[in-house]
Amino acid sequence: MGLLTALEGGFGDAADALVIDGRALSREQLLGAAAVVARRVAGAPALAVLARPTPETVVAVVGGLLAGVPVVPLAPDSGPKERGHILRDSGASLLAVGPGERAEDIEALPVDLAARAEPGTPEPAAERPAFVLYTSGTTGAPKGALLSRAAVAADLDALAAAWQWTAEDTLVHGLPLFHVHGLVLGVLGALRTGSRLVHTGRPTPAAYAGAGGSLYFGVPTVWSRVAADEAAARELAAARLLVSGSAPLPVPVFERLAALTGRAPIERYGMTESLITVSTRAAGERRPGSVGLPVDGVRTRLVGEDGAPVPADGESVGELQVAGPTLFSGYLNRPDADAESWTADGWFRTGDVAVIGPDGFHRIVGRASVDLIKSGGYRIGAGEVEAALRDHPAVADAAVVGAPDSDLGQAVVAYVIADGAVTGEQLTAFVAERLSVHKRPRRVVLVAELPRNAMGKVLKKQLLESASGPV
Ligand code: MLC
Ligand code: AMP
Repeated sequence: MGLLTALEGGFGDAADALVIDGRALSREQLLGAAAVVARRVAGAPALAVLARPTPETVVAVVGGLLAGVPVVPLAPDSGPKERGHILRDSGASLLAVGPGERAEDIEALPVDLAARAEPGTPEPAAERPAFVLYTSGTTGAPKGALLSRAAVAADLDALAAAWQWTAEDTLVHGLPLFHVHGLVLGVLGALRTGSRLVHTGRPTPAAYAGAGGSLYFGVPTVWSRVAADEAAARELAAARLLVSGSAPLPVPVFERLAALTGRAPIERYGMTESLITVSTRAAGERRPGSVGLPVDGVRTRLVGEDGAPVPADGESVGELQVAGPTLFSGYLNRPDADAESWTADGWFRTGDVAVIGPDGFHRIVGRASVDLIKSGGYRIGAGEVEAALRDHPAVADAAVVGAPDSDLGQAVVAYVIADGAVTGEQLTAFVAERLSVHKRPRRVVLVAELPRNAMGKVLKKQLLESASGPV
């Protein structure tokens, strides 16, 4: 059985099996156009895809997967610094683009929705990489996580079981197509379970309210905006499941959403490197502040700073480690990062701090490092933003933190020592030109010095305290 089982024929094909930002596509159309991409990329080291929320993006991704060529989604707004790194590091030789788009730094592969070919090649081996997904570490440039076809299939099957997700569902979301949430779950999930997919372009409350789905995906920022829009939230009462993930869902948002829709949200936890490993169940308890139980095939454990096991007693905190078939195969070109991330006995260190109850329910308490920020569900490495700021000739030094934010969970705040006459707005614009828009600071505080300990290390906790106070 292949990866995208819903594309294996006998479609019972609806003309609008996929609706991406208002444009409809049948599965047969998708497969025919993707087969053309597959022929074009066969044998390439990797296929980069400019991942706008369009049918062309879905066709390109499926084309790469049909050909067994690793797909490298690229955020459409990634600036030259980030884009250059991803294209170089992944070894991609082609960039799939939409109509009228060009590429100057790599050969462009224009995707044509009207093109047709018969899918030819046999299903690639399960252990081959499906994706190289770039994700931020605490320092340096983003790392490419290699995700095998087998890992993707195992995760989607485990989630289909947990959420009773079937071809009867209509999945609705408006998340970006360059991360696990929007792309792996939000597109491949529909192409494996056979559910209809409606991608709303952007994840606004109004778009969700009007989409008529049975299954909705969102990051907490999206759910918080839905919960603040009573009319939109009430429209979701007809849905079967509202699923939240990628960051902690605040308990008040959980409760308000449940009250307005009559549906307590499902919360699930995961990472680019592990896919989704823990979730509450469609048929089980949905407890505010908790992400539930490991999904089928996944094992979890808590480990203390001293490496000793931490009991699952509902109180003791430890680093969450995971093992199982959904895990990535390693970072591309980064043996150093692999060595740091895996334990000697083959578990992946998530860097998240958690509590496990005697009933097996998991609660994510926070992250071990202040240098990984989650803003609007995006993972942002403080080090990458600091390095971009330091590229500015007027910047002597910079320290970046994630300040608590009621809409985004955390907001990127930069403390900058600048020599010349430069404003916060100019520095924000400077970062936005180099990295993706969501990585730019929401606030820049110009300071004369940064608080440091005796070793010279910046005291980020102290900065966080001042960032959390009144502006
Ligand atoms: C953004 N803007 C700024 C700015 N940052 N303007 C000035 N200064 C800044 N620092 C601009 C934007 O360009 C936008 O402009 C406008 O402000 C609104 O931006 P916003 O507040 O960020 O809102 P929005 O763009 O609506 O973004 C919120 C969001 C987005 C929730 C839609 O954050 C999002 O899509 N998040 C999903 C992330 C995700 O998918 N993560 C999954 C990772 S996988 P304009 O002009 O465009 O309006 C993973 C695994 C797992 O985590 O477990 O799932
Ligand atoms: P990413 O690599 O973008 O997939 O980010 C993964 C990180 O998102 C995890 O390590 C967690 O810190 C966070 N995360 C994902 N889902 C949840 C959740 N349900 N609750 C709390 N944190 C989450």
